[in-house]
This record gives sequence, C-alpha cells and structure tokens, in this order.
Amino acid sequence: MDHINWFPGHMKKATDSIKKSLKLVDLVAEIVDLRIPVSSRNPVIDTIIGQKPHLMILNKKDLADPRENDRWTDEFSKRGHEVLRVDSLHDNVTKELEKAGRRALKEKFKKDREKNIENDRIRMMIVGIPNVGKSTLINRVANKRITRVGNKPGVTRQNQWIKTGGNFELLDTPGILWPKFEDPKTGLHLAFIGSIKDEIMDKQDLAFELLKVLQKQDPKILEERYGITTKDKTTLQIMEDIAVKRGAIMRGQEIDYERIATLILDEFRKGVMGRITLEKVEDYV
Ligand SMILES: Nc1nc2c(ncn2[C@@H]2O[C@H](COP(=O)(O)OP(=O)(O)OP(=O)(O)O)[C@@H](O)[C@H]2O)c(=O)[nH]1
Ligand SMILES: [Mg+2]
Repeated sequence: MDHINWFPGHMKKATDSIKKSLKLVDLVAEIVDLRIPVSSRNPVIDTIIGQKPHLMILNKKDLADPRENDRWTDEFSKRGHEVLRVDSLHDNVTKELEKAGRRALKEKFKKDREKNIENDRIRMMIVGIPNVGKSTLINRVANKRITRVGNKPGVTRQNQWIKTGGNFELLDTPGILWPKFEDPKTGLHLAFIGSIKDEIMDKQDLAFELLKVLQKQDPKILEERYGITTKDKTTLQIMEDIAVKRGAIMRGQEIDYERIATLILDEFRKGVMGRITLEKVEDYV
C-alpha cells in the first residue's frame, strides 16, 4: 500500500494531446482539490505548459476546511500564482472565471494593445488530475450538461471545446496523472479523494489508511460522525467499532470489512464527515 505506481497508456496519450493543444489556447487553468492541494498538482503540467500564462483554480472549497482554504489561497498567491477559489458544484463561477482569466492574461492584453491588436477573446484550457472537477466547472460555465461528469477518475476521454456564448472559450481535457509519485503519501491521498481507480487498489487497506490519517489528525471527526470513542484504540478497533455502529456485520457476527471500507471512503469523498483538509500549508513550506 505504500507505493502506488500507475500510469496506464491513455494517460500518456492525454498528456501528449494537452501538449498539442497548447498552441490553440491563451492560458492554462490548472484545477486542484483543496483537500489535497499539493498531491493534486501534477508536476508534469508545469513542464508541459512552460511560459504559457497560468491560472490556479482551487476547487471543492466546500469539502475542505475553510481556515485552511484561506491559508492555501494566500500561499499560492505568495508563490506568484493567479488564484481562483471555487465550489464548482454550487457556485456560479462564470464571471469569476473569466475575470481571473483576464487577470492572468494582463500582460498579453497589454502587449496586444500596444500593437493595436483588438482582441479580448480568451481561450482557456482546463487541466488537472482525474476527478478534481474539470468537467463540472465547464458545465457550470456553459450552464448546461455539455460534458460528462462522475465521481470517479477517467470520465472525460478526450479534449473537447466548449463555447460559452461570449468571448470566452474553454477546452476540457481528460485528467492526467504522472508516472511516478515521489512521496508515497501522494498516491494514498489521491486514492482517498477518488483520483485513482478503486479497482486497482485494496479498498479495505485504503479505508484503513484513511482512518489512520484521520485518527492522527483529528479523531473528533470520527467520534462525532460515528458516535464512537477513539482514545487508546488501534485503527483496526476504530474500523470495527464503526462497522458495529453501522451494522456492517455478516452472519455469525463477523465484521464485513469490505462493506465498512466502502462506506468510510464514500462518506469521506462526499464530505459528510465534515470539511477536511488533509494537506496543510505548514507541512509543505
Ligand atoms: N462538493 C463538490 N463536488 C465537486 C466539486 N467539483 C466537482 N465535484 C464533484 O467531483 C466529481 C468529479 O467531477 P468531474 O467534473 O467529473 O471531474 P473531472 O476533473 O472532469 O474528472 P475526469 O474527467 O475523470 O478527469 C463529481 O462527482 C462532481 O460532482 C466541488 O467544487 N464541490
Ligand atoms: Mg472530466
């Protein structure tokens, strides 16, 4: 479970197609998940986009701790990024996204004006790892379900242009991961938020690892959600207590580990355990 190294063939194809589409756009907007703002950044994207203007979209703010959201927003700005913080599922983001795009393109517009080029069109490519909400954001902007979304990785299969009516065009792209994770925590965190296919992992191990992280970070989350105690308990005991509370018991009073693992992962991903940030600024500066 420590090392998840996974790079299916379609990821390479998707990476290549992002490279090719780069010349068709004015800027690249990279979406990350505010629950894991470090692990959900694909280092390959930086090398692909090179000098292109860049916008950082911090998404799923409704699922992450509001205080940590503020800290991350400041931190990314401090690092020189143009930042937009959103909840693509619920916010009406169109105007904000266009404005942020214009901010990221300030230099380009200035140069255009100096050359007397009249052009206020923005073509924005949306990139990011699987399941961070690229298609959700685009559907919001387009105000309809143009592109398919789903709470699992790999829903979008190819690049797709979306016209928004105004002078603002968006290119949806498939989520891409990178060939090797430097830090084993990265793979785990990506799996927790559902960016790596559940099929290639052991769900019970994954749920156990998630409980271990939450137990260490903030056991109150588990106590409040499941009505259990955590003091002096092992992670396995906690998992079993939750199973008992939730009736994940098979015939003969045996714990149904598969069922409780599924429930725990599902509840974390949906945010019903509360707003939880797994990666905090202070651990990464
Ligand atoms: N709560 C919450 N859920 C979100 C937000 N943005 C997206 N989602 C959910 O996240 C899941 C993934 O969204 P998609 O838009 O399909 O993600 P994607 O980045 O296009 O994924 P791929 O096409 O697989 O690369 C869906 O279940 C969305 O409803 C958000 O800001 N808040
Ligand atoms: Mg998609």
